[in-house]
Amino acid sequence: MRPRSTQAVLAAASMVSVAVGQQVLNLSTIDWTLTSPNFSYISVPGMVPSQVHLDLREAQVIGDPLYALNEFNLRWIAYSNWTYTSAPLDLHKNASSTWLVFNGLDTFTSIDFCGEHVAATNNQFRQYYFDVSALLQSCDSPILSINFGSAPIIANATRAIPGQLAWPFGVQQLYEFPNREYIRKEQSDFGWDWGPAFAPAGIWLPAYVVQLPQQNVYVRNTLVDIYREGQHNFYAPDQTKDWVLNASVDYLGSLPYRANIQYTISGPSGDLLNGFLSNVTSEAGRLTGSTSVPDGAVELWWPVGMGQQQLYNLTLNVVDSSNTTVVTVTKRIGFRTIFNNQTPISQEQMDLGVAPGGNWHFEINGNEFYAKGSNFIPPDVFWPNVTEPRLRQLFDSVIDGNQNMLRVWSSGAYSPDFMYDLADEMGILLWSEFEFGCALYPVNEEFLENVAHEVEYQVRRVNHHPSLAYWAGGNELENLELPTVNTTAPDEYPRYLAEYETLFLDTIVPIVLGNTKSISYSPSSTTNGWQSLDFSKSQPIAQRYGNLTEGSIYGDTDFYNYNFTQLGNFSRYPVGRFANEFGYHSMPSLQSWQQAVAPEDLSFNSSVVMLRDHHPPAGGVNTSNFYNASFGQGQMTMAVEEWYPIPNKTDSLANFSAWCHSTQLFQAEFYKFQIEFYRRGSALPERQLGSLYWQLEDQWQAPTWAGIEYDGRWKVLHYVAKDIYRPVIISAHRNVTNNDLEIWAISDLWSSVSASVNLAWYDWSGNKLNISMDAATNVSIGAINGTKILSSNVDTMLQGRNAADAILRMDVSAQGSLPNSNTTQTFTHTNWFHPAPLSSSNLTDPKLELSKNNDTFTVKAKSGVAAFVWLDYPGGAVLNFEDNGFWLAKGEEKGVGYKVKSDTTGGKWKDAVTVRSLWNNTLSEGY
Ligand code: BMA
Repeated sequence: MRPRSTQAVLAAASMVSVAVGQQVLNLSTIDWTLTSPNFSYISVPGMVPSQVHLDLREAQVIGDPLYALNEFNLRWIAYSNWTYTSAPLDLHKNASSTWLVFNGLDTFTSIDFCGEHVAATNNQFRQYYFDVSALLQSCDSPILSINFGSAPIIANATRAIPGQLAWPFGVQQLYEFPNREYIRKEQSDFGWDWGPAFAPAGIWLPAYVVQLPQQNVYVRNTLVDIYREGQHNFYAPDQTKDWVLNASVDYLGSLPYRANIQYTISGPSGDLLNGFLSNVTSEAGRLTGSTSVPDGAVELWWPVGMGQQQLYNLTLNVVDSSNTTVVTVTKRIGFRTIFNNQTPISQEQMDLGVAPGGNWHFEINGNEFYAKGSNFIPPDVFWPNVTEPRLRQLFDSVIDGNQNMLRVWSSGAYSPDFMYDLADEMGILLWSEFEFGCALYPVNEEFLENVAHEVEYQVRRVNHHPSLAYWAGGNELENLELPTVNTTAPDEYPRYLAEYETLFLDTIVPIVLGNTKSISYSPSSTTNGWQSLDFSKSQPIAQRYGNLTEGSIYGDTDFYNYNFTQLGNFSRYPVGRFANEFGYHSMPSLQSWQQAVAPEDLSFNSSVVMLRDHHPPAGGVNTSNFYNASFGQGQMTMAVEEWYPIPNKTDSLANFSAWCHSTQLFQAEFYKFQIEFYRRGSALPERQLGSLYWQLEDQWQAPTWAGIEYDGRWKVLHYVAKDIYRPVIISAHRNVTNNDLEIWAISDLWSSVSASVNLAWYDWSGNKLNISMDAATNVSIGAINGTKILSSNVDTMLQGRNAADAILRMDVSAQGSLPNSNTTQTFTHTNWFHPAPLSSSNLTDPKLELSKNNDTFTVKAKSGVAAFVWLDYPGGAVLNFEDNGFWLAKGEEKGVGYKVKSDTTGGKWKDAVTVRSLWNNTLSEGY
């Protein structure tokens, strides 16, 4: 049995409201049959929640969709229609009303019940509910049948409707199936540059048949909004104010006369507060009320590393006029304010050295903080495969990687409740987005109304989670799509801009502001921010766009540059207030490739490996597009050749492995230099306060930007990011044009720390070089700030020595404490600077020695400096080492612990752990 089935039932159970006298039939618990009008011979068991590919796979009609080139071989599934038919349902005829409730249908359905047509649906992200009471009365065999139309075919047909909006060539990013922008379905289901295109279909989220007695309700969605009195989405909340708790339930059925809402807030030591909500109003299937929670009555919720993740349970009882409970809803909540600050830079900030312009950063409970993290993509091409344990494992890696925020990229799907639950518990802030990206969208009435339903449902569903940090309208619309229109069709730009605003401002803003006062919104992930606000308008935001003043800094930044020669050239990096995307792709490990590719195809440029490289985007459904793939493969190849000793192993598998690994080294260095640059920006006029790299994780085994491979294995990037996301770091910043070098100690702790710093030059054999530096040794580093340790020039320092034989080791050790903690700790960091590219450095054999005891592997560099020491382990297990991809000085020894995430080797992986370093790239033998 697929693990997802139990998960789905569990997840479904936790979402059901509890009430007396109602019957909720969970459609996960009954038998389903999947057939296709296109293929009369296919009839297999189906499941809910599920998708067609998964059920066909379970019935062995198809093989593993992620294997080899099955993506292309399985296109027939996406081009066909599919029908899920239930067994007869055990329903009561005497219920007052009977409802079909679908939390998610993917996507185009025609729904029949008792042999009669009920409805058609066309939005994967809406909850749908239908009153089928009348149909049930005259029905002998209550069977539910849902026909799913082919999404790619319907998208094409929608595009072809006369009068349909279209955009200039190049504005809409085309991945594989075209016309995704016309439909409300996960946009990356039609292909993306890090994933395959399956365009799945199915009842992808829990579904129920709800039967209600008279004066009884089923709660289909609940909004809880917790904010400081007077709080506004666009301004800093006053932290001295009491809390307002606003609760609102969306129900089906009929409320009893004079219904009221009784609430209880309970914490770890029992009930804290209870009573009746005030100002209870009932309108159009919605019962709403609010209460006040005194400031000191509750503990605050904080993100990881900034304090505790205090959570409370909120119980809402809908009661009748005699205070008898009709229905109960419970939600886990937290008390925090999270504010995305886009206000103008104040005089006070300028007096402190901040460049004028606009702020762009987050504030938690009134505190600025440095956001460290990455971008989350759909972790599987089939969402029903995404179970709570899988996400927990992934989020464990987020926490172990020193990350406190994920940008949940739009153009996937809205995150399930259990994902926010995990984030609430673990303290991970989830920047969330509406599912639009890399395209402009239609604005006809039907489309806007469809989106309005989607936005309202989703905003209300997730608002109670303290981990919810932000709402953005869509991916890269302001910095990519709008400028492309402006250059390709300048005369028509005003019209396209107005259409963009119709959707992302006029339609979405009133819905967001009408439901939440606690979350900030911005129409585009990357943006120069708002220019002015006018609350006399229903849509108060006027965006700044290109209205920039010289010398001022606005907004967050996005940076991709595939010119591999520019590694570490910080003059190219954007100077902004927050970096929300940047990256370069790399290959997954040999172990991941082996899961998906036959042994004979395990080489860098085999057709199978190449055709799984979707960067630059394949640009259509052509199944042999080597042209684009060769660019992506070429970028990785040339980067390795430029910057590292070129692997040339006798054994072809070892050679493939070494090449894959080397692309990861480049990727890791590429991100490290940028993260150092952005973090240093916290001390510079840009007052830079965030680094979220592209991308956290993979959804298949392929060359992508991920730091974590599909099964959970860490690439070099995730280890290096973990290291450079430590609270206190030391880093070198070299101007590649004139070789000027600055060394900085940087801290994101909330109080200043006193640090000692040590700098020392070595040759590759590990001998200390006699180079004196005018560097500070004891410094103070301000709160979320940096201190320059040294300002010099590499050539001056080396005094004619060969840069290929000189490396600088930097150590910092600081005394300080984490935010909201009284415990003083020592924060350390070691970093290495190599003035010459590693490809031309005089590497020597460090003669690495590996030993292990029960829970530690110890590596020693016996002779010479070891760059990028890499502990490797075989397939069949997933674990992360405490540290990996590190450098060792000559004679240095490092004990490395590990955390096992899954293991099918019965512990045997331990005997097969190997160690290598960059030196191994120079060897023709071994891995
Ligand atoms: C940005 C992202 C994604 C994309 C990535 C890599 O455009 O927002 O859409 O996958 O870069 O190209």
